[in-house]
Amino acid sequence: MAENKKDDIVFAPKGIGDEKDGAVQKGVDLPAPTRKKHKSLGLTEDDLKAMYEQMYLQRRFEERSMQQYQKGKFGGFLHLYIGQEAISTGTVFAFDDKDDIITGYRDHGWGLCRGLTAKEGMAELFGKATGCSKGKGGSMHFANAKEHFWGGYGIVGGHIPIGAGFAFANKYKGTGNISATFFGDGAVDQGALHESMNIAQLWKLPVLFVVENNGYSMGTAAKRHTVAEIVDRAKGYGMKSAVINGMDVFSVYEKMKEIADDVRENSEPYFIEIRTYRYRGHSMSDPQKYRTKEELEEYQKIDPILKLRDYILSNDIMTEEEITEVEDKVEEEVLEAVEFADNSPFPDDDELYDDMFADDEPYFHV
Ligand SMILES: Cc1ncc(C[n+]2csc(CCOP(=O)(O)OP(=O)(O)O)c2C)c(N)n1
Ligand SMILES: [Mg+2]
Repeated sequence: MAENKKDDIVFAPKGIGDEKDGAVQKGVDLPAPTRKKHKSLGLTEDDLKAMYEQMYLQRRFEERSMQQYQKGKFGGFLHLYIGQEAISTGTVFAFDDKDDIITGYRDHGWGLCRGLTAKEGMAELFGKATGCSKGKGGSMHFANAKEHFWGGYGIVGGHIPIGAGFAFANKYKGTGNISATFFGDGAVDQGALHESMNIAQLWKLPVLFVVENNGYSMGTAAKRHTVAEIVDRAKGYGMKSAVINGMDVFSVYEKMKEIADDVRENSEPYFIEIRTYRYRGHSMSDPQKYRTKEELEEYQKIDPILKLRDYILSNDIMTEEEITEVEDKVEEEVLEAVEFADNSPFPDDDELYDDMFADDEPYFHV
């Protein structure tokens, strides 16, 4: 049994999952991406441009927010979604606008994809009154109820039953909308998930339970914290399931569209494991001793944004100049967002107890 180094972060007993035993399988195994081209997926050239702009916005927004955090412009938690942008983008493009989406705390990309402006997002990070949650939520509480994006939750797995609740309401009220609840690999053994899966299957709720398996729960590799294949959780509930390559936006779009159609038509739940990889640490204070630089670089080689960029160029959908124009526009948008956030006021002390409870349900099922 090899001794763990003193400064190693170890969450498992010595010898269990020790790298020298070859017992740790880190990162995630990605299924093959789709071979289909955009036209056969039903995507137009304009869709591709919009997808690229959205993914690039999510990336640059977070890179800038990281820089602002390091400058001391705001504090607290900051969990970056960098590397996972194909999941939010592919899903939102595959869903109908009124389908309900709820997620954990790694939520910036989801908010931007569901209509939040960079300004509303950045101001929220800065804790300013102009933020999407009036500066009272911060990084973990991006939300845009008008666009059926219900946030950003800090308790691992705690929001999963709410996603199933949306599906119940949609079914009960006959809206024709579906819901999806996204969570990390760290949530797959939470009771909240299993209770929700049971009742969702029993009541045939139109809900997607989606794991964004990025290989790690804080500093613990998925292979060290959970037994068996994550996707196989579905079997115990007789639930349909799928594994998706989350580093490829076309694969996410294709499968999520197929699944959304199925769930909507048949009103029954689905369990999906989307495999992906996060490039940055868990939050801002993570020395990342649990993985190697080489491992990270392997996934960066198949970066979803660069891949889409290459596709757009090699299929003559846009020229290098046109892509650069989009990138410059996004850059500008993000810089303006930083300035806006910096110059915005903090919320008034008097507002502290406002917005704790909803007075009515203004946006749901409209
Ligand atoms: C119920 C609960 N337990 C523990 C925590 C502390 N915690 C915050 S994030 C996290 C890791 C979750 O990892 P994962 O679900 O894989 O999501 P990721 O960060 O990879 O997106 C933990 C254990 C928490 N927030 N809630
Ligand atoms: Mg994870």
